[in-house]
Amino acid sequence: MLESISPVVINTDGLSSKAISSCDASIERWRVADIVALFELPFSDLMYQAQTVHRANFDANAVQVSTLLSIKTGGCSEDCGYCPQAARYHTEVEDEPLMQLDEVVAAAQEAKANGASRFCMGAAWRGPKQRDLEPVLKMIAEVKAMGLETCATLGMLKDGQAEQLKDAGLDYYNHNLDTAPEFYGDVISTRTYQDRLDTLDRVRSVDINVCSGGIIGMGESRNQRAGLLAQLANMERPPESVPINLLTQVEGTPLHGTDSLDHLEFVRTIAAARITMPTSYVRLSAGRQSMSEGIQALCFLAGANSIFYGEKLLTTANPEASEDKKLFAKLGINQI
Ligand code: SAM
Ligand code: DTB
Ligand code: SF4
Repeated sequence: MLESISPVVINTDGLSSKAISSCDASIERWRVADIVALFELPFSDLMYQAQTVHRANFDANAVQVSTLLSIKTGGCSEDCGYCPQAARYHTEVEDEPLMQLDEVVAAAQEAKANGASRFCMGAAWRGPKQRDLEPVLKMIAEVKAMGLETCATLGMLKDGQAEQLKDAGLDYYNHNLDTAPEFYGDVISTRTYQDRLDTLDRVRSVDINVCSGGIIGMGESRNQRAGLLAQLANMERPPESVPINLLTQVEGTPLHGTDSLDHLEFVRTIAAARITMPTSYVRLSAGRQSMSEGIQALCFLAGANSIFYGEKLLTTANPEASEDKKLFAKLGINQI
């Protein structure tokens, strides 16, 4: 767990302000306990604080929209306990080869026509081998040439791979920390927390935007939810994009059957992410399919300002784009 460097002061009006060390204003740290204190605020006070931070940094009625495509589905060698694409779990997901360039371009064109501003390509790999990376570089270049922002999530990167992605025109790399360091070993054993941090460092070092967040509802404690946010918020530069996923329970995975999380606790997590990472896009990511419109609206009020758009995430269902359009219209949200 990270050391506290500066305390968070919770004012009587429920707004917190971080004291900044007099010797180095750049070293600001959120203590896990301070983030837990946010979670423990009365709901209305937490929402007020999150909205205040959100409105100070963003247009509160604008939501960024990304479309996700699984360019390589299933057969993954890793053991992430939530994931239907791990080869070792018996789920309905089949192992498929890498998609062809023209199929990916066609999907990106459709996403663009539907109003997506970013196209995210996901692969069920521990990490790309060089022979896998080369066709993906071509996909990135073509999607970029269409005027879309590009994002990829391909697993762990080795030396030199981030540079190749940057040269191909990659704008964002998604690689999640998933949970707090203390809970991580309960969920994944085939890669370490440090492996993930190392990949994020490689992405940062070539100036690709970082997209990193985690999954809520895996049986972690509130302290551990706060611990994940502390890891992200305390990075030298917090991720530009922070996906907060609600666990989508898939039969055959070890986490299937986990007690489901109260959706209001998920809303609190979004609010705490907004407050601790004021200038990051917070993405209401997996799990919308199980949420009412009311809960999704609360997530937007809590500061979520990005979603995945389109009826499929990687292998699981997402709300229909037409439903999202209706919800945005009801809430007066502009899609960006
Ligand atoms: N294989 C690459 C990796 O793990 O880095 C990229 C794809 S992986 C599916 C991307 C992320 O999706 C995971 O890190 C995890 O946070 C999220 N994810 C996977 N399965 C999920 C599930 N059942 N519910 C919620 N999020 C999930
Ligand atoms: C992220 O944080 N969530 C997305 C994206 N990054 C790649 C993936 C969610 C996957 C949900 C399970 C599935 O559809 O397979
Ligand atoms: Fe593989 Fe990624 Fe799924 Fe883990 S989350 S099993 S690395 S596809």
